[in-house]
Amino acid sequence: MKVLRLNPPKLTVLKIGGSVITEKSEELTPRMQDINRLADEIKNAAIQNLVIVHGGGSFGHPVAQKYNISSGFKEGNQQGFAETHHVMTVLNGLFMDALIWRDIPAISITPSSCITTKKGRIQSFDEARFKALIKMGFLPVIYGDAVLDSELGFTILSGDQLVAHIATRFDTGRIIIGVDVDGLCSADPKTEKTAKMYEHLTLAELKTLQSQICKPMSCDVTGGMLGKMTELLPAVEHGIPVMIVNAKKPNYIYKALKGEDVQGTLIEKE
Ligand code: IP8
Repeated sequence: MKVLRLNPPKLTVLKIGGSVITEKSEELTPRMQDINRLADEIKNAAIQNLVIVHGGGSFGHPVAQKYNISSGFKEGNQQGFAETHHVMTVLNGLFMDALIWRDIPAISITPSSCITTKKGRIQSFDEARFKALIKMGFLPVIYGDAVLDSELGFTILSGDQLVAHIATRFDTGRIIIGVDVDGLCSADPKTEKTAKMYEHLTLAELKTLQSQICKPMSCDVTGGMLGKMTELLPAVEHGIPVMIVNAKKPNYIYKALKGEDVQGTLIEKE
């Protein structure tokens, strides 16, 4: 597979989880303080060749679940597709506002307009456009969305699948995943006091652990932490290190972007 090369430095793919920028327990509730703080951190880090992917949180997931969008088109659920896509554009707009008004040349890329999947897996993606934007110094921002699917009619594409796809198609140096917990844990750290956080995992260790990683507690149509890890495996297999950090903690994303020491889980091929 031909990997698309950029001018140095290598690409950084930053995922901001929906649980960080939205209140997961309250439908359609953004966490504006966190959105603004993260935009400050991204601005201050001033990283070249950066792509941001964000999740759906309490915008995309409850609507997608209500209409069962992941399982595809059924006569009558077009409204659900339209609503899911719409609420994602609203969340994306809030995030874009925070970036743009800090003088960051961020460009929103709408998956439903430029990506199709086949049985839920990315089938076509306008990579040349993406590459051209990065080369010109833009910061592409893309997100989990409702997309057309060649077999299902339509479905849900997770931000995590986008992260792994972009990272493996471009010359990517690292992936940073911002979540609402301190890293990858042996159990749900929000409910299990004994949960142990892994500071470093190899690909082989991650594969062994996969069956034990906590399932999401709140509504998540794309599989929560377990789905995240499964999606990221191909990127780790490509040799791209993945750093999972708590994006709710001030300056963690800043430090991760700058390559400074920060608490979290580092996953590497070996
Ligand atoms: O939060 C899913 O993206 P994710 C987006 O990255 C929708 O899994 C529309 C549910």
